[in-house]
Order: sequence, then C-alpha cells, then structure tokens
Amino acid sequence: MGLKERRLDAISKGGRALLLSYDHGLEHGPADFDQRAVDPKAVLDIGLKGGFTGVVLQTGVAQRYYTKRYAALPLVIKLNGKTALSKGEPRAALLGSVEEAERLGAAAVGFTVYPGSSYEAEMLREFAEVRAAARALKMPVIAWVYPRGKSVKNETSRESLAYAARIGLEIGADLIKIKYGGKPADLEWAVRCAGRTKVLVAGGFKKEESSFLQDARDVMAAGAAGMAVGRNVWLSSDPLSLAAELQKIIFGTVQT
Ligand code: FBP
Repeated sequence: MGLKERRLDAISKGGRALLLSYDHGLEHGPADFDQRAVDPKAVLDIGLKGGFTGVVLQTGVAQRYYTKRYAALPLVIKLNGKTALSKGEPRAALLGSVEEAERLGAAAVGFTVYPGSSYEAEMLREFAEVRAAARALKMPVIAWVYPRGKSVKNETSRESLAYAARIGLEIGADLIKIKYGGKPADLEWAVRCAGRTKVLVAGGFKKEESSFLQDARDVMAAGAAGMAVGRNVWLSSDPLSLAAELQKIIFGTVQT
C-alpha cells in the first residue's frame, strides 16, 4: 500500500469514515460553542476517546492543540474557509498549504468549494492547485462541495446534492463531503452520481439525538461511506455514548 492509500485507510477504515469536524470557530464563530466545545482540547479528547477516524481542524487550532497525545486520531487540515461575517456571494479563502499540513502531521487535507457562487471559478482553480500539490505529497484531499450563492435556490435539494457529489468526482477529490437534505432517496442518487468516489455526509445543526441517529442510519443505508460531523457530537450531553452509537451504525461495531 502506498503512502496515500495508507493515509486514506487511516481516515476511512475499511472504506468507512467517522470524522469529527471542528472548523466551526472560523465558519460560524463561537456562537456554535458551549462552555465545553469552545475548548479545542475538550473536543480533541472527544475525538480520541470516541474512536473517530479523524478530526478536521484549521491550521491555527492544529498548531496549538494537536499534540502527540492525539497521534491515534488522524488529522485533517482544512485548507480554506470563510467567516459568517462576510455577506454576499460565498468565497472560501485559501488559508494554508499541503506542505504546511504535512508538517503538522496531517493524514489528509480538506477544501471547500461553493458551486454556484460567483467566485466558483476561483475556488475550482485553487482546488486544482491544491489537488496537484497533494498528489505530489501523496496526501488525500477531501472536498466539501456545498452548492451556494444567489443562483442556488435550494442547497440541499435532490439536484443540488447530486450535482455536488458529481462535481467532487469530476474535480478529482479523494472523498466528497456533502450535506443531507433529509431524503434518503436523494442521497442515494447523489452517491450514485459520485461514482467511484466515496461520499461523506455532514451532520448539520444540533438535533434531538434520536433524530440525528436516524439520519445516520439513513445516510449509511443510502450508500454513503460515513459522516463528518461536528455540532451534533460536541454539543451532545454525552458525546462518547453518541460516538459509540455512530460507530455501530457506520462500522457495525464499536472500535474503541
Ligand atoms: P456539522 O456536522 O456541525 O454540520 O459540520 C459540518 C460542516 O461542514 C463543518 O465542517 C463546517 O464548519 C460547517 O459544517 C459549515 O456549515 P455551513 O457552511 O453550512 O455554515
């Protein structure tokens, strides 16, 4: 197995992944956090003890908090992002490089594109540059593909999700992360549109636990390879038992 395959295997065991997303401090600001989730160490501990196959961090948080203690929790460095403060057409700014991510010990990098935005071309071009740099360093690239902007009427419609998944395949992502609109049949079609590229699904805003777990079951039944979830885990009153439930749904067993 080559380095890239080993890295992919680390974050998607047996082709299934359960990533803990924690880039919300940039994307949404501390408004997403409670007293525990505001502390990156507390969230990294959930990732480690909860048997997640990786944690998604922006560079700054990784630099200060991703210590050797978390070696068993693979790191995904998000290379671009935006804040919730800027209005208008969405544009994720490039904030890091694949080389820097590798120095931080990353097993993969993440990159957001907003198809439909008037800045789509810039983001697609930057994705291609990141993909080339990642190929050279044998680093997998996870594409967050979120259709968004004035021209997108419904970000989670059947058409939007299917188009997002297909874009991920077309642009050469190693894994594609899309949203879930609550309709299993739509997700099933999106997974089909992604072809041989595996699809991960975001968790979305914090829900009742039973409803979130039902989403997870539906997502896996629709053929997704797993989830990359944030708020529903680190805002949970019991993140570790929720993580154990997610592991059962995604891997068929608890791995910790
Ligand atoms: P959640 O599981 O909390 O929805 O996180 C997934 C995610 O993609 C994060 O990585 C990111 O910070 C956030 O959603 C962005 O959401 P949006 O672009 O819809 O504001």
